[in-house]
Amino acid sequence: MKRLVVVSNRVADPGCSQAFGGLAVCILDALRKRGGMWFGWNGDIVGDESDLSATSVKFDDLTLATVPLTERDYREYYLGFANAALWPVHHYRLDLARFTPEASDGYRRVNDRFAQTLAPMLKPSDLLWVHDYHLIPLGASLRARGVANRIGFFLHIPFPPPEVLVAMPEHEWLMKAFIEYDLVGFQTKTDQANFCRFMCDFMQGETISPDVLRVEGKTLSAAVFPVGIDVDAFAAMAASPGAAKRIQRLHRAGEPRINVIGVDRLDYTKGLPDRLRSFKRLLEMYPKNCKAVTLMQIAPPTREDVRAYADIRHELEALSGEINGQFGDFDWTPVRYIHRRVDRDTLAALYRGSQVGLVTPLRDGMNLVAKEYIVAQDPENPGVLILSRFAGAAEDLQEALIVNPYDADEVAHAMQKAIMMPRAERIERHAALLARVRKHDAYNWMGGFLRALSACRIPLAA
Ligand code: GDG
Repeated sequence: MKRLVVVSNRVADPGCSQAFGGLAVCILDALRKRGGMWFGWNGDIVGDESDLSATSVKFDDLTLATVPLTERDYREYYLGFANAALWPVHHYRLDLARFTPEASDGYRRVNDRFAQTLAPMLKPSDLLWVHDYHLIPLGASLRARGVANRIGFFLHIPFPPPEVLVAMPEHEWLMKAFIEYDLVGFQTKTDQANFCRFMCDFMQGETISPDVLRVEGKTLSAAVFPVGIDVDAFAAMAASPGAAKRIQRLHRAGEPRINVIGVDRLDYTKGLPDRLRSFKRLLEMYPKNCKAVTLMQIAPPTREDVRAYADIRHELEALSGEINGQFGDFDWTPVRYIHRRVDRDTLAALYRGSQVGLVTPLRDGMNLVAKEYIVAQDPENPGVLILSRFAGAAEDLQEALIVNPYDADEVAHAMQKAIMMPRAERIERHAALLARVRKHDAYNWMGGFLRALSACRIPLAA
């Protein structure tokens, strides 16, 4: 079997995989099983003059090869271009995007340096899998260094319509970089269609079969691989005796009966202020829910060095304070807002102990929280998932209550419907959703991508 080399912005430490999301854990599982190498940033930020060479650590058949970033790289590549330009543009938020020449230079520089460090470590038969928006030009930088291996790229976030993308000053260069990959994977058909439309309408490419394009003399596959979770592992976590104890604490005497849960990194794409406004409408339109329903919102901090993230935090704090002030009582806090990271097993218990899962991003590549909520439920007495139509997950999870997160009244009505839903309907919807989540689990995602990459035509020598 060919060696698999995974490249992502951050590399997880196998010693503390609990600290990372499901995705890192799943890459780690696959790499452990199959053996291979994982290359990327180790999370360290060093002085600009420091040694930036790679450090390799072996865990059985898995090699972790990591590099630090300099303070300037962190500012320009990570915060500046990846998170203040690409992230908002890909989430259709041109109003929040900041473009500076320093940031795009930093992005090119770090991608180039990653390629320079990685290229000598590769064997001709390696299969390369590059992840996400931080590393779009990595394939092109590797090709420029003579790397002729099969290289695949997976985009975890949405691909915006071409009309949005063209507002970004660097878009032409960036789109050319995509065609150096053999396979580009997307979360949804919508993302794939937006990408193909750009390639065909703006770069004179042509579709030669449903998932294959010919652009500027190169053949490129562009296909859909919806990301998923390790279903059995998460279900076991949610059904453990430890989880049962936590759920009991959540529902201790005198506490409200109904728990609505939201779990999101504190990011403006996740629609948190709109969610709180919807919850407020629920209490206004259906006052019987006062003292009976609580919204628990877990929102751990991320990217706090980017201005838009500080703004969203202030807005959320103000809104939860306003709702608690207006509706709360000495024996009831309507909104419990937790601005820190909780353990993954606590999260699993909270999902299971909540009758409603509220997943209402304004735009999201897939959204793993939606899948985790489904998997964590007791199949005999499951909760109800309310899901934004703008989450990639909504393309598949049609038995959820699908809502428009911008419409506070619509979301409030859906919450009321979820609270009142008869058990038989909850069981029926949940069974259908669980089957879908199982079909597109983490292993299917990874296996599907790697099979497609292996089947790609061998790149022609230049
Ligand atoms: C990107 C795309 C795509 C959250 N808070 C805590 C915590 N989490 C975990 C969740 C989940 C993960 O983080 C978040 O995954 P999402 O998919 O919801 O969102 P992004 O972080 O934006 O991920 C997204 C994903 O990549 C994969 O391709 O689905 O669309 O934006 O696993 O459970 N975990 C713990 N404590 C927390 O407080 N332990």
